[in-house]
Amino acid sequence: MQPSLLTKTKMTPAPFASPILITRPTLPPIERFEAHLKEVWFNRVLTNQGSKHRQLENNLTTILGTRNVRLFNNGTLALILGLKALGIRGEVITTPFTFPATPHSLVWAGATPVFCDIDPMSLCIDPNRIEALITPRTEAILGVHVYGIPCDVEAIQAIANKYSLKVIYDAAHAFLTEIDDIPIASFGDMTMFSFHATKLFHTIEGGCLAFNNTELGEILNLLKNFGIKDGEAVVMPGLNAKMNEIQCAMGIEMLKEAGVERERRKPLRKKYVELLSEIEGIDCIVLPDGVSDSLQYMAIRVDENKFGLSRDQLQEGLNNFNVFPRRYFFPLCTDYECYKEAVNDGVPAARRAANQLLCLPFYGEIEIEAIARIAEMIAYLGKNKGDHFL
Ligand code: T4K
Repeated sequence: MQPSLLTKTKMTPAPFASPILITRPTLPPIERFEAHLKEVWFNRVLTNQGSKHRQLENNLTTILGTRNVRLFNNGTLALILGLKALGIRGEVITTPFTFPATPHSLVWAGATPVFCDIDPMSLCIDPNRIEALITPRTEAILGVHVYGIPCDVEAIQAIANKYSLKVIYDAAHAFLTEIDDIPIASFGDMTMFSFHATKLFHTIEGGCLAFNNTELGEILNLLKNFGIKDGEAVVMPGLNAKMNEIQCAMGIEMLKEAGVERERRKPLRKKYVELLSEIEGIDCIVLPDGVSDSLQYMAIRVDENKFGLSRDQLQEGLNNFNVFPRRYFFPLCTDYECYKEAVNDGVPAARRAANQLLCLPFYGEIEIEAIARIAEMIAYLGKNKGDHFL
């Protein structure tokens, strides 16, 4: 029988020789990308909705299981312009446990974020707390499928229907996520995906909106291209948020890689879960039944009382072993100076999550032995209360 992780923790584990970061972007074979580059060099169409743009948009429409997709040069601009296209300017109920891009997009779109606490299990906006925050100025709910874990889409839609609100999802982490085999983009009025380099599927920088209301497509085409219609007329104050042909080429090739990368991550997550479940005070974030997720992050919750170290002490201890997990998402959005006024600390579950969650290194190329070593380091730090390092 293999010795248990905990019996092996008397010896100080050796630090990694080179840093182990939270992620390492996936790339397609360079020859395939070069072939696209040659085509672009030959055609001299570099941006403004060229053939690669059309191809990627079509491919994504099929993969995301939606009627329409529009591409953008990053997820943040996609979200801002999506909100603009939906005409949302009032209050929007959203989560504080997210990347700053979520509430910032609301402000840039001219709306007001109203922060709602999260469900402690799913870490997504808690539908049971939304209704209490609805006022005559409320226009929408902006949920975030944090770490690719879906929001309670049915409960959110029921509230939206009752109060005639729009529903927008920030699915920056949720590429390929499905609920009971239904693609995540099927829910709500609009879904944003980020295609940043650190994501399962990426275009280096980029993002898209997926939506079923085809009328929004024309408005979005204008909003991301200065508001220019038919080459000359300017019909609204749009931005420049177009995805260029090189980004689209990366996307076309990355679509062939994302599924493979996700498969590679499955045994890695399994290994983490198997080893970390032996450690008291460390809980792996699990998915609800029926959900298949993006395998974007490997998140753990650190219970200081049981583990013996706080999340921050664990992070510091791992850093000393040359391992660099990330505190996604700390600080809480409601603690940013710009949003402090927007909440009266009614978000205890989100605050706990921001203080306890840690995302461990997780990407297809990380070796299973490295995961075993990281788990051993965590066990060692907990058992020795980090004495050696802290
Ligand atoms: N909504 C949500 C919920 C989001 O999480 C995000 C973005 C957005 C909206 C906005 O979408 P975009 O506008 O970004 O499309 C990273 C990403 O930059 C950001 O896209 C992502 N969320 C966020 C959760 O993570 P940082 O500040 O942590 O990135 P950075 O540069 O520290 O990179 C993380 C690690 O990855 C580093 O340890 C190094 C490694 N790395 C990174 C890059 C960029 C590489 O090895 N190579 C690279 O090229 O935000």
